[in-house]
Amino acid sequence: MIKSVCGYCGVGCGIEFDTKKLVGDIAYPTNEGLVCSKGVSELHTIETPTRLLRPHLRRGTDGGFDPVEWERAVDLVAEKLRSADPSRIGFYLSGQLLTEDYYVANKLGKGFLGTNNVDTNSRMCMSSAVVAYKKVFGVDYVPVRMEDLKACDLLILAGANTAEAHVVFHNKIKKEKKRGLKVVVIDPRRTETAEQADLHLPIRPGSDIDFFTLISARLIDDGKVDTAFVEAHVDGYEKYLRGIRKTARTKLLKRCGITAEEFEAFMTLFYENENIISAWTMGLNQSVQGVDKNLALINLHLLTGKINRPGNGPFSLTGQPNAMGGREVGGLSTMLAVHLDFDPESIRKVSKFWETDRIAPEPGLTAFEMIEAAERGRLDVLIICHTDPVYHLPNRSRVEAAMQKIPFIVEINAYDNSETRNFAHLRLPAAPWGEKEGTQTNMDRTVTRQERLTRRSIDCKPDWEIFCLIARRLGFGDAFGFQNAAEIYEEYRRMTRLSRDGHLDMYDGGAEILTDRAFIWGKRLFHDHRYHTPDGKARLIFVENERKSEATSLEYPFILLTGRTRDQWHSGTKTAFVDKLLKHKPVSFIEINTEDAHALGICEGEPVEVSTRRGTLVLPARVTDTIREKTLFIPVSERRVNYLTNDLLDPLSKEADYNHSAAALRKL
Ligand SMILES: Nc1nc2c(c(=O)[nH]1)N[C@H]1C(S)=C(S)[C@@H](COP(=O)(O)OP(=O)(O)OC[C@H]3O[C@@H](n4cnc5c(=O)[nH]c(N)nc54)[C@H](O)[C@@H]3O)O[C@H]1N2
Ligand SMILES: Nc1nc2c(c(=O)[nH]1)N[C@H]1C(S)=C(S)[C@@H](COP(=O)(O)OP(=O)(O)OC[C@H]3O[C@@H](n4cnc5c(=O)[nH]c(N)nc54)[C@H](O)[C@@H]3O)O[C@H]1N2
Ligand code: SF4
Ligand SMILES: [Mo]
Repeated sequence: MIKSVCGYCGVGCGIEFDTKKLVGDIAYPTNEGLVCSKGVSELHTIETPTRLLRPHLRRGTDGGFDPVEWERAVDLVAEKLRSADPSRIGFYLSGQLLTEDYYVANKLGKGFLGTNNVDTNSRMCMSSAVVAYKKVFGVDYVPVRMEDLKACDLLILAGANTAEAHVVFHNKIKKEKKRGLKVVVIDPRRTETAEQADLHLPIRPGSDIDFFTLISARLIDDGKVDTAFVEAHVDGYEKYLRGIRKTARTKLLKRCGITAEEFEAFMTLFYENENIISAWTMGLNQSVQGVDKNLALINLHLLTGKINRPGNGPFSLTGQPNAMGGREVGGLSTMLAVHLDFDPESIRKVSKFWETDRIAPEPGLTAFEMIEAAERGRLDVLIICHTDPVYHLPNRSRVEAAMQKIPFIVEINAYDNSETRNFAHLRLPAAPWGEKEGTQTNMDRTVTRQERLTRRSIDCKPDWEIFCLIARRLGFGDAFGFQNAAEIYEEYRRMTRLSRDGHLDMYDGGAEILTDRAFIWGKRLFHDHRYHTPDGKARLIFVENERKSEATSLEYPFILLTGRTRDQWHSGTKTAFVDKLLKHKPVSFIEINTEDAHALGICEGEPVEVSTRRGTLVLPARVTDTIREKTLFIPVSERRVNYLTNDLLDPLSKEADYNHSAAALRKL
């Protein structure tokens, strides 16, 4: 019996494999035997007709590809990297890579090629939460664990559809509900999660800051602030009060689009329940004010002292299986490595550890900044690994035009049918989940080993090995001589000692991970409410809704939201051909409110045309009263969705405002 961990979402369920099928691992701490339909069917994703099985080089004339030997492929990448200026090289990585893959790619890019343009799709996923945590606590640290649900009385889910996106976590919520846990869902759609909640607040998209600030104002008005906690552990209260005093309560409520009764129902739950966790995902992060949305919610915990106590705290739910590991390693272009920034002292420490003198002093380009650089002809080589930017970045027509200007794009993928495929010059075949091993950190800081379950396809290589081959060909063999994933993990583990005050304490957790047990990092952090700021206090920061999202108009009167369905995984390279997974919901549709559909004469199942200022799609209508009026929803399993979305970014996190595009709808 081989024990491993699921490679889909951030819950990171432990699984067991007995040569025929996958089952949940009862002894594993995060899922206690539970798994979802994606998890149990992951075995089917290894043997599909759509695997990329050999390196392929573009022919140049007709856009087709020819198979090419690994030797030649690696030579070519090395040659292109050698001749490019470091500032014109980019790496685009993924929260689905294993920690070892991430570590090696980051070390090669930042440490040896001298480019900090090493970013990841997590930029478009949880970078708003990273920035907010760092602002408030001085460190990127999620101070809640899944087991905290057991001590929690009220769970606030804001912009998170756990029933579809974090299924096993959702099952745990359901279990705790039987014990008495109350759940509030804040979401413009009445999702499956909202259906099962005690209270659903269908706020207007983008009004979260107004809603959370309204709660803060009410806490202050009612004298419910935990002043002893604030005095001892929070900085910025006076300034925050000044901000709140200026705020008109009725205006906030009006902007949220909910009734005073609905708000009162929320406040009753808030006051009646002692232990409170708030959890959020893309409904907050993917916003032009994603960081501020995070701050507004975290503020509630600081004002009430409901933090760092069992069953309390602000819980950012990471989406991808190893998005957390990527943060830890330093896979964002705004971080160097092991949570260190680009200050001279950190650069010195990391240079010494890696034995290099090539680290550039400034943060690198973020995902969309690389697109902007490409537009201006300032990106010569882009290495894309385990992600599909042409599919997932916003404003796709713009992204496609920019990609066409990049002279050399390498796509490392385990599957043959990404949307980026047609923009790549060289495609390299990676060994997918099941054919490789390594570690990943789930959304509550549990580090676990993923195991190989089957033999590796002959020409496919684990991602880390591909980066090592390139590094060795460039002459960096001494630093990239790793023979297996365990050797890389050992080096990374040693490196975590460099993290500030050694807070990233993987160096303590070797034995656990190398056997079949999980290791939870950071258990000692924030002890006695000492945060990682210079004075040890958390920062309370007043924020306001600046309403910078794309405005609706007579021509584009709807707001378009996008998101997940339970059984599809993003672009669907792994899920869209597994029959069992296609039954739950179709891959492509558009949700329209019943009243709106009626006004336009649109019937269920009919094709409708949806347009934004950037593009047009025709999709089958799904007429429903589970979505607010004047709001639309398209699942991300519809691969063309980003022809519609806009590329407004949060100024701090550079995460996109995916959920707020002004749209028009037409019956065909
Ligand atoms: N089945 C499945 N599971 C997945 C994934 C997958 O592809 N498939 N992907 C994983 C990844 S990478 C991620 S990041 C997570 C995402 O996990 P979630 O964020 O939970 O998933 P989404 O469907 O994007 O849900 C976002 C919710 O926010 C709501 N929303 C939109 N705008 C607003 C707003 O302004 N305010 C509020 N309060 N809510 C709003 C939407 O209606 C939607 O229900 O899922 C992970 N899990
Ligand atoms: N409109 C809209 N756009 C969004 C979002 C949204 O909510 N709305 N969400 C954003 C978010 S949160 C995310 S996380 C992104 C997700 O966007 P992507 O990361 O682009 O989505 P995936 O389809 O998961 O892409 C993973 C790729 O890795 C490949 N792959 C699978 N296994 C392996 C392997 O072992 N090695 C390698 N090298 N490749 C492998 C797959 O075939 C696939 O092409 O989308 C973002 N874009
Ligand atoms: S909940 Fe997530 S980690 Fe668990 S089995 Fe389902 S997809 Fe895998
Ligand atoms: Mo994500």
